[in-house]
Amino acid sequence: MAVFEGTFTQTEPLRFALVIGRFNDLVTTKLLEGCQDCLKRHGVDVDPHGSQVDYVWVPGSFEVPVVARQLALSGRYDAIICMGAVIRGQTPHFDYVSSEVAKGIAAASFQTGVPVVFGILTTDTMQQALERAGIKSNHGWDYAMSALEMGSLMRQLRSNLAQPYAGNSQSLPTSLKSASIGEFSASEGEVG
Ligand code: INI
Repeated sequence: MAVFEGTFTQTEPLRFALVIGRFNDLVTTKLLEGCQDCLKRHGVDVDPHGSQVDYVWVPGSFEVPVVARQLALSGRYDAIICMGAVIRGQTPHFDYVSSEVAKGIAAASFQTGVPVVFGILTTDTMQQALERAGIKSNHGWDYAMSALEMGSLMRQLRSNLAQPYAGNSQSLPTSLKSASIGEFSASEGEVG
């Protein structure tokens, strides 16, 4: 048997998409900087014209999940990193927006099998958001670490678990017998 763990060193083959909300961009641009800094220090080429990271800007956090799902369905990325800032003081819809975004991001990840990192700050005040986006620490760094770890872990799982254990495959439902963990395909006609 085996122990599987993500790594932070062999980052050359990894591909990421970053989805960033413009709403509260004072905060989200700082999260983005922290995220890029971490990826860069782990050997990832963060140049938007390079081959490892694509960037997608959306109006606000509410639009993040649908875009994250579309990117995940493309099959082009090892992980998607979502970044936004929902601040309670600014909207009575705080609870609706933040819970829908959390559910949407979780669904995008679960439905596609691609790690989608939840990098949406939910705070009571702008001050608290800024503290988490660089004044005290920068959570953008942590989001990048999660993406590196999960991206490399899923690669390992795909290459090691592609063949189901023969003894168990007899008991798998027919619909699952032909599918392997490494065979995610864009089944809805998305770009490949
Ligand atoms: N979007 C955010 O990312 N953070 C917020 O705090 C916020 N507030 O306060 O309303 C916010 N609203 C915009 C929302 O995400 C959508 O872009 C908008 O409702 C259009 O669908």
